[in-house]
Amino acid sequence: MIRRWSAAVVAGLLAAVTVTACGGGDDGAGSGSDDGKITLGFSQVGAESGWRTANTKSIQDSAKEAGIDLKFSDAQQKQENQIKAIRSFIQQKVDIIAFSPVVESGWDTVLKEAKDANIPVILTDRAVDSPDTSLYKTFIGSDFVEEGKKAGDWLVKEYASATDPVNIVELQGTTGSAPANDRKKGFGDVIAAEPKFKVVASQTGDFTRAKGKEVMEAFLKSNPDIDVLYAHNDDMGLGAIEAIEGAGKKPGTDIKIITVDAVRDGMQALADGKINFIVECSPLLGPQLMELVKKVNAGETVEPRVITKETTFTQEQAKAVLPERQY
Ligand code: GYE
Repeated sequence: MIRRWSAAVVAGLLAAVTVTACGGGDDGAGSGSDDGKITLGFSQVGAESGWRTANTKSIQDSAKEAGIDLKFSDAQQKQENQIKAIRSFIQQKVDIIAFSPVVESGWDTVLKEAKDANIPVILTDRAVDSPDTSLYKTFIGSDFVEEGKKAGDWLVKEYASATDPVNIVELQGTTGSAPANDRKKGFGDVIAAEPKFKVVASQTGDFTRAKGKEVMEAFLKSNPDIDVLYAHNDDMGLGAIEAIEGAGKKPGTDIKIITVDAVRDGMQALADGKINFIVECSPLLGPQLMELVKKVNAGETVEPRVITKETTFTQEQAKAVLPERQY
């Protein structure tokens, strides 16, 4: 009799322990820190551009302001480093993981590992192409196809009365990244409607100034007749400006330039007449990201897609806003 009673108690106790353990794991709250603060592991792409620098600062500043404990890791534009960082965040049992995926493909395995460890993931800035959208809670960032379309729309208007062919060279962002894929697509779709627009060369400049310069030098050598440069970011456009000047041509006049981002150096070149049009892409994702982190940590449901609000700038508009530009 006594034996049977104690077996029941033991079973009951075991059940209680199990429930507690599950409760701790299922509520999404890891044990990264016990000071009551949310711990956020963030894997950044790198420091390849002015945009990225402003983005990193926005994330670090707003984590501090929100009282969120940030573990920040720089992947130096390498996917393998991001995968390592995410695995290390899982091991450290952070509460939430956020990251800006350098390329779109190849994330399913590591995202599955985070899901199995009950650590919610938030994508910032760039998308992944995983068909399983349950691998992340939300994706906050720009609509890059739309940005490419805005660049194309400007070009179509600018050359509305032109009848001769318009020779375009394109500096693409990092190969396989969402902004490179989508900015190319949006732009390409708009200009395809008019056969006078011809993309005579298109190559990656990896979103950096140095590569932008190098690739533009090669473009100038093999294409004597370039009318327009479309660069997927300001930094590559700024590098290309050096190449164009080095070849004895006038950027903004001999070769019209369209870029994306609208960081300070880009806006300055636009105001100076060296760039003709910039499509804005905001790097200030920090405050919205921290809001999402808090909500996800509290188990609240969030919108699966949060799109950043952005505009475009002409040379005159750049002159007007430059003094108040934050980045
Ligand atoms: O446009 C570029 C940066 O992913 C939107 O990455 C971001 C892009 C940005 O290197 O400058």
